[in-house]
Amino acid sequence: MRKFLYFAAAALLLCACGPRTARTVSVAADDTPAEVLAKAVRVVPTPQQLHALDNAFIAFVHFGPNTFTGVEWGSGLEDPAVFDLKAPDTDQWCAIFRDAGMKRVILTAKHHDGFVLWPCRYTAHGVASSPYQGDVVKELAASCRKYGLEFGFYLSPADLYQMEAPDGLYGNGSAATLRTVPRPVPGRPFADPRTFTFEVDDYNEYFLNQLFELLTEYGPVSEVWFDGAHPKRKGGQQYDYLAWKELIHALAPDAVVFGKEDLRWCGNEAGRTRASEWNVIPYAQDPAEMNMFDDLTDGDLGSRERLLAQPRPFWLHYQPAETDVSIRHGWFWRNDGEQAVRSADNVFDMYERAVGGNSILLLNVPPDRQGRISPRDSAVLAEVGRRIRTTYGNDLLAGARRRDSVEPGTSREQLCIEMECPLAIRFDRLAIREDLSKGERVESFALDVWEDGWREVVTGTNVGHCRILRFPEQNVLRLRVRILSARAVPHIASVSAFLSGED
Ligand code: OTN
Repeated sequence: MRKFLYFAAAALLLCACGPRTARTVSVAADDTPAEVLAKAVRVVPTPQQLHALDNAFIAFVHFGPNTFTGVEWGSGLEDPAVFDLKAPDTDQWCAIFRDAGMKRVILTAKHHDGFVLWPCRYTAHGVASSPYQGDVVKELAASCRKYGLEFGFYLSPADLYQMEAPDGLYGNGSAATLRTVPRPVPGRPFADPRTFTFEVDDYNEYFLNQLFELLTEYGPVSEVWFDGAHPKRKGGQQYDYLAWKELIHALAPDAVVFGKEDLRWCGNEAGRTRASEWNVIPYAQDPAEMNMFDDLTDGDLGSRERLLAQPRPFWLHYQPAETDVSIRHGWFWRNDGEQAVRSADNVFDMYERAVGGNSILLLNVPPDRQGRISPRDSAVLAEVGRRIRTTYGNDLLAGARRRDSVEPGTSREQLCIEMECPLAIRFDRLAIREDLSKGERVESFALDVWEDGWREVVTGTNVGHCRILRFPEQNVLRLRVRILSARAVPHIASVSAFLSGED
C-alpha cells in the first residue's frame, strides 16, 4: 500500500509540474492549434545550448594559407611553403578577445583548402610541411586556457586538397566498410586509448580521424563548427554526420555543434538579425536523426503563424542562431591598406541586435601574416569592450522593487512586471530575459513609464534568452513591462535597465 501511495504522489507531482520539457517535441497529425502552441513552450535548450547563449559574444579566427595568398577560398593546390609564419601571437589574440568581452575562440583548423593548422597524422598538407613547423591549434588552445576563454574549432567538410591530390580521399568512390577510429599511425601513438568503429568510406574515416585528434589532444572543446560552404564537390561525396556526431558526443560531451542540430546559421554573413529570432524551430524530420541540415534563411522561422502553418506531423526543436560576421571585408586578412575594417559603432550595434535578439554573435577577427591581430582591428575591439562594460556593467534596476500582476480584464498571459526604483533612473536600454526552462512564451510586449499615468515608450516582439530594446533616454521612478501576447503564461527571469551614454 505504501508503494502505491508513493507512486500516486509522484504521478500527482509530475502532473502538477506540467508536461515534460525537451529539446525536441513531436507534433501529431491531429494536434489542434492550441496543442501545437502548448507543445512549442515545452521545447527548451540543452545545458550546452543555454551555456552558448549565456556566452553569446564569441570570436572567429580565419587563418591559413589564404592569409598569405590574399584569396578568400584557396584551391587546395597551394604549396605549404606559402604558410611562411614565424610565430602566431595567440596570447595577443586572446588578450584582445577577452578585453572585448568575448568568451570563446573558434579557429579554422582546416578551411576549404584542406591545409591543416596542426601536425595531423593523416595528411602532410599542413603546418608540418610549412616553414612554420609548429602547431597553431596547440598555441591557441593554450592561450585560451591562459586568458579564461573557451576553445572551439572549425573543420571544413569541403576539402579541396583531398579532392585535387592524386591520392585524395574526397569523392574517391571508396565503399563504406568497417573502420576503426583512430587509425593507428606508427610512431604517433595517442594518449587517449579509446577507439570507435564506424562503417564509413575513406573521406569520412579521414574526417573522423581528424576529429579524434582535435577532440582529444588539445584540451576541452566547447564548439565544433561545420561550414556548409562548398567551393566545389567531387564524386558525390556524402558526409556521415551521424558518425561524426557520435564521436563528438563521446569525446566532447559539453561541445555544441554549429551547422547541425545544436546551432544554426542565422542566414547571412552581413550581421543582419531578424526582427523576431525564435529558437523553437519546426522540422519535418526528427533533427536527432538528420544527416544534413539545410540553411534556414526565411525571415520568419518560428512565429505562431509559421508553426501553425507547418504541415503536421512535424517536430519542434530548440536551435539557436549564430550571427557570423567578419570585422573586415572578407574572412581572411589581406592587407592593411585597402581592406575595410568595421567601426566600433557598427560592431556594438551588431552586438546589441544579436546578443539582444535571442542569438549569438560570432565575430571574425583575422590575424595578419605575422600571426598578430592588426592595430585597426584591436582598436575597434577595445572600444566595443569598453562600450559593453560601460553600458551593461550596471543594472539600474538592481535595487528596484518588482511586482508582477495581471490587469483586470486582461488574460493571464498578459502579465505586467512593474519595477519601482528608490530613486529616479535615467536609462535608454531595456534588457528582458525569459526563464528558458519554461520555454519561449512571449510574443510581444511594451515598455511603459509612469509620468502621472502610464506612457508607452516602445514595443518589442519575442524575448527568449535576451531581448534588448533601445529608445530615447527616459528619467523615471517607475516602469513596467506589459506582455501584449504570449503562447502561455510568461516566466520573465529578469528585467534590467541601462544607460548607454550615447549622444
Ligand atoms: O558562397 N557561399 O557559400 C556563401 C556565400 C554567402 C554566405 C554564405 C555562404 S556559405 C554558408 O556559410 C554559412 C556560414 O557563414 C553556413 O556555413 C552555411 O551553411 C553556408 O551555406
